Amino acid sequence: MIKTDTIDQIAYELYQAEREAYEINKFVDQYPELDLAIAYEIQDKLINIKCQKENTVISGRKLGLTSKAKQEMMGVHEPSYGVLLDNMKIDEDAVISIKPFIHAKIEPEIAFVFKKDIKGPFVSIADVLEATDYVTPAMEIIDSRYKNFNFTLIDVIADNSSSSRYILGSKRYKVEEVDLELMGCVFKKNGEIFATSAAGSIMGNPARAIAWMANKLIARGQHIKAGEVVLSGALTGAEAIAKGDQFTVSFDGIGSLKVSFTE
Ligand code: OOG
Ligand code: MG
Repeated sequence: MIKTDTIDQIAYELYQAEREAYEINKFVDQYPELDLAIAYEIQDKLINIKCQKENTVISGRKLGLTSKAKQEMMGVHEPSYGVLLDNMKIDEDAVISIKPFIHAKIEPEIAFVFKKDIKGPFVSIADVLEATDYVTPAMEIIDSRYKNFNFTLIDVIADNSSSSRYILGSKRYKVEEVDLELMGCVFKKNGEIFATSAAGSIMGNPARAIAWMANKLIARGQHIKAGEVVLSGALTGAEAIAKGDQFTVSFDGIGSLKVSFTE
């Protein structure tokens, strides 16, 4: 049995590592008794700490590791999820300083914003679509607190699925206007194509990933709430960010989104 003290301590170490921007060791080696359920408890604790210390609130959720590209890149074979906070949101076209980051990466995503609560355990793709207010292009900045961005599924869940910042497009699109399987995506770095993909790379349909998460959340007494945003997971591998870089993601039919980075 793992002690409550240990859960608190791991959450606090993760919080400190992010705040001071340093890497830490994975926890599974030191605590072999950690499992997925405990990892999500640590994540909840970490979110509580961040909401209190940073005076912010939950703005939504994120899925991670929902595409083959990302699972293969990270050596993990199951999706994860995490929480988005209001102070992680960055505006479209922003110039972002890399100073607060440890070793950040960026990835293209499709964001869903909800007009209704979604409660498991029997959520279907149709339920997710019905509850969606709109979709919009997004990018996520991830910044694992672990050394060399290296982790197990348990570690990454404790670390709130590497979440750091998110950027949403300003235009809103109805789900009926988009093809959530075939919608193409072109991800560019400094004007050149870095990767291409389609919405179906996310578990066949990003709404399936969101249904999967809703059905998992209920076991922990949680659900997606009206007004919340959900990032459905990267459509391509993530790319490391350096100062001076500019990234653009363009989606068939829902436009594009740009960010650049500075010292
Ligand atoms: C975990 C988070 C992955 C995504 O969209 O796949 C993620 C990681 O790779 O660090 O956000
Ligand atoms: Mg992501």
